Amino acid sequence: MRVMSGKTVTATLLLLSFLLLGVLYCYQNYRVSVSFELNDSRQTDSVCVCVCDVLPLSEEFHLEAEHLRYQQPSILIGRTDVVTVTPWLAPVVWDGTFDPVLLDGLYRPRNISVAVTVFAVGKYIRFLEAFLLTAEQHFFVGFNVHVYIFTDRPNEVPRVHMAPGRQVTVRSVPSSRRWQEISARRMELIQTLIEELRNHKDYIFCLDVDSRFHGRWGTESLGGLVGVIHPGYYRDQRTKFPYERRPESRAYLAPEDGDFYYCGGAFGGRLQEVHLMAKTCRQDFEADARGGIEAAWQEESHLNRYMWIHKPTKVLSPEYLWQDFKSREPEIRLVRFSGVAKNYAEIRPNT
Ligand code: 5GW
Ligand code: MN
Repeated sequence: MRVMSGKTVTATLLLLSFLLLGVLYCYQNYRVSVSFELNDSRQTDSVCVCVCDVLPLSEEFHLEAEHLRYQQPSILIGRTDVVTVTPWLAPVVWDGTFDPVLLDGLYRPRNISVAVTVFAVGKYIRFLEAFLLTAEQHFFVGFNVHVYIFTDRPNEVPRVHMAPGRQVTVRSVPSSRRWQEISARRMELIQTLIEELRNHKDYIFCLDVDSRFHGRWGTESLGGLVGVIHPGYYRDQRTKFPYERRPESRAYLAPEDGDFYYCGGAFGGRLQEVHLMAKTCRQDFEADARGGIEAAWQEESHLNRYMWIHKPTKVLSPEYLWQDFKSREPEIRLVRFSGVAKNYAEIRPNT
């Protein structure tokens, strides 16, 4: 047998190490692909190394419509009396712009759950019953809804029958004579609630208690960050919006700033987005307080500053927060949620 020369040994060793590396590399790919297959319940019966294995689907954008039957959509016929998309291409939700049956069909298989926060401090407890009763009739009917009630009068919370999959949790908060304090704490309590919920809920809406549902509020309202256009200012120039105008405040918006005037009485979206907004508004509110300044409309001012910087991914028309005392406008075909007319002097601890 011929003894191998030094050169041949080196060449053989090199070849062997390349082979080994090749095998290791393939095995690694196989492992990655298998682990994605295992994590993704949608694909269990095929093992392939392709792009879909390293890019799992995001729930947010994945809407499957197999077997759904609904009216043919059109890009020519639709509402022409209102604007249905923002300049950054977020939908503006008006009656007639969506198919509720189709939307519910798209979200049903995902078994989504929606958290709601509502504050009923002091005499505002009296609004709670109608709020809850009408929510049962109109708010995400047929979906999982969990209403978190923050109140200083837990014993006075009315018992309202909730459909299966829907529930109420009561949380005690201290009484407060100053609305400004309640307002400041609202964002803090929303922030901490979301931290507790973590990923046990998908979406959250934060609503004023002095309001009632009159029409459907459902899956059409879902989005990353959802703002509601205030019913009082949508015909006005942005210079007229009641934003905070003092540059010393962290809620400051200049006359040439701002898209819309959004409500503090209704907002929502995905948990992570609302968490970041609540946290930011709370920090800014507290920093303002340390500097001895309070924004014109407290948290609403901070929310408006936030939504100018962080554009909402969905905007709800004033159908989603009207006011009972306001006369109907022609573009409002349907009022879905509306603030009840109240006697401020009688209901508020101070003003
Ligand atoms: C509101 C104004 C002045 C003093 C106290 C309050 C107050 C508000 C209160 O005593 N208790 C209370 O629970 N709130 C909560 O804050 C309610 O959820 C209420 O819907 C929300 C916003 O206050 P609103 O509804 O009086 O504000 P507007 O701008 O809708 O009239
Ligand atoms: Mn209100």
